[in-house]
Amino acid sequence: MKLYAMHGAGSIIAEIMMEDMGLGCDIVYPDDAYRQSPAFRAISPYGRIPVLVTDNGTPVFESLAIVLMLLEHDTDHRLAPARDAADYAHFLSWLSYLATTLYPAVLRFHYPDRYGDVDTVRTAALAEMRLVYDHIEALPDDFLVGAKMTVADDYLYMLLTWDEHLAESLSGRPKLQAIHDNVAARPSVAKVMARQDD
Ligand SMILES: N[C@@H](CCC(=O)N[C@@H](CS)C(=O)NCC(=O)O)C(=O)O
Repeated sequence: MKLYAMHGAGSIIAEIMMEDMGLGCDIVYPDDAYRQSPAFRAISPYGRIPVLVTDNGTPVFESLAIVLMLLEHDTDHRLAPARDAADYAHFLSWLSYLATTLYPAVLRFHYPDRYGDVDTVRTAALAEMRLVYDHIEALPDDFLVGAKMTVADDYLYMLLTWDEHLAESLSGRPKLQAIHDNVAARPSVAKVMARQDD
């Protein structure tokens, strides 16, 4: 497999999964010019990271699609519930919610000039991020999906690391704080995060 990555970017979740499952993968870091090139646009229409190229050469773009593809390797269901498990629908819903609601809000916070007046866009984006945090806080169990960590918690952790006001966001949200800390404490996660600064 080959992963097109950027340090500190949405490729983190694929790196964590591969670390957890012991999957071999070439990680490459395309520069800006290559990300704009027709060759890269052919596998990632907006030139975005991450892109995973599977062992049979199939490119997969969008982090949500990549997570689902990589879960095919999680045959003992350590990273997510099995498809026939009672909480699989809950897992899929929350993973999708993070990918389609929280991730875009974080992007609007970081690239506000793409969307309009910088201060207005950032204020609205942070409010939307915190609304999602409140939805998570209101869940009944310790993690997003029941009492056990799943890759949905890892995905949430990745997004939390991009929150420029993280201390403030975690304050008064003990469940979110605990998810953040429990994911961060895993050696596989620490290893992946350490190489983001290379
Ligand atoms: N919906 C996409 C978002 C990917 C995305 O925006 N990636 C960022 C890095 S975190 C990127 O490539 N940014 C470069 C740009 O937008 O020009 C996904 O989940 O994969």
